[in-house]
Amino acid sequence: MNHLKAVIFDVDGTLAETERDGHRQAFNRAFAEAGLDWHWDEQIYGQLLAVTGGKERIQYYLENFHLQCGFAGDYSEIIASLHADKTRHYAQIIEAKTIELRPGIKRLIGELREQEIRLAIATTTTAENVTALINATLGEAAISWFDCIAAGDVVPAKKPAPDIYHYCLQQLQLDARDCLAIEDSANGLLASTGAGITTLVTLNAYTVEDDFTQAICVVDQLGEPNAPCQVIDGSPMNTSYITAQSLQDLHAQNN
Ligand code: XBP
Ligand code: MG
Repeated sequence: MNHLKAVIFDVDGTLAETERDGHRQAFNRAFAEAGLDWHWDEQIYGQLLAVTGGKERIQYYLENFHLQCGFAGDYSEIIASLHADKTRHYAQIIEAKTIELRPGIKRLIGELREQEIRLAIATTTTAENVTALINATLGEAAISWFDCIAAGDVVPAKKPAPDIYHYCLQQLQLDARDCLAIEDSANGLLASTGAGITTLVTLNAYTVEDDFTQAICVVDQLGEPNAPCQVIDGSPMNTSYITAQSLQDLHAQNN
């Protein structure tokens, strides 16, 4: 039997609810700064989240909502410039510390560290966004707790492709069967299970309607001792919140 050796965390929607009040606001500030009358409200952003990657999301928006915007020919440079501005705005939003970690994340990371289960990150966002979020929520020493930060353009194909998880496993020098992933979206679940990794889903408002059939368990959040989680799908657990032991038990069901 493969014992759980590492937990691989997704970032946006999993570590923290960064999409509605973080990334979405940063995109809108970059558009306004560029003099564009584009505004992504919560509803349209929920649709655009089907496309992972900020640059890819802008391109999709251009090609499906704004073809008449006057950008001629190859606008990859314009998109790259807009995305760089967006990332700058995102860092400012995160540094303002208005976005906190989701319930149970800080506690679970502490438990995993105590049990010497390795930590890693596999995300579509940029490594600089990961560092900004970890610094703002766990302190500047915390980024070193993660043996691998697999992020953004380090792989050719973003989630739902499994590339980012394959890259993470390679960096960890571990097999998929040694690991468990925590994700929040259908795209993320397709990526992690596509790499053969048992996956727990902590859904959120943007992903509540997603298909999580491949998850070992779906909960509304990790929970805390005084704030139980709700099991949406999967085997009931012998605890009211997700602990390092819960992850080892879920992992053992599949590996
Ligand atoms: C979610 C994403 C990212 C963010 C925006 O990443 O799809 O693209 O929405 O970040 P995760 P960027 O895999 O952590 O759920 O603009 O940096 O792409
Ligand atoms: Mg996510």
